[in-house]
Amino acid sequence: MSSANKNLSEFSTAGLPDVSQKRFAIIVAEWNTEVTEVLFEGAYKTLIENGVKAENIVRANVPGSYELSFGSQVFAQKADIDAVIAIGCVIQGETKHNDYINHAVAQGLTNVSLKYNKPVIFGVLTPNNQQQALDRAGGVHGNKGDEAAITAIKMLAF
Ligand code: RBF
Repeated sequence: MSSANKNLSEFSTAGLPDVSQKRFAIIVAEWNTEVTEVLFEGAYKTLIENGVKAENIVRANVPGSYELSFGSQVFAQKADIDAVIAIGCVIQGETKHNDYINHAVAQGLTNVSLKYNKPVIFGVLTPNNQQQALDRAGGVHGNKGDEAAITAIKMLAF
């Protein structure tokens, strides 16, 4: 595979806007916490490194990725939240549950973003197995949580 050893989290941080007064909500799914906690840490650290104040980051957990849409909506509708980052990991199983959850969350987060006119970032891994997830949560492919944070910051300048 062409992406076998590639850090997929390479991105440009040039020209990022001033986010020192911006407030972020990070919603974290509690399934596959060995993955989602690493994604959260990456997102949190990246926000801080790029000028976000710790007191301007709120975190809330939801039971599973399916609940990320509702959880994101609760925060997106708040006047003092500028962007939401939704973090989850849905690993493919023997049944098609992952397809249903992934599609529902992707659509749900899109709906919330458009309804509240705020960035709502899809920080959900959709791997075929746990190793693929770990590769993207601080492994050989970097940390998709970092990427989600940079995406949120960039979209605030849009
Ligand atoms: N939630 C996740 O975040 N990741 C998963 O890999 C995941 N797998 C699930 C597999 C099955 C068969 C079911 C029924 C649920 C799964 N969930 C998973 C939980 C789901 O996102 C949601 O919390 C529950 O379906 C309750 O609405």
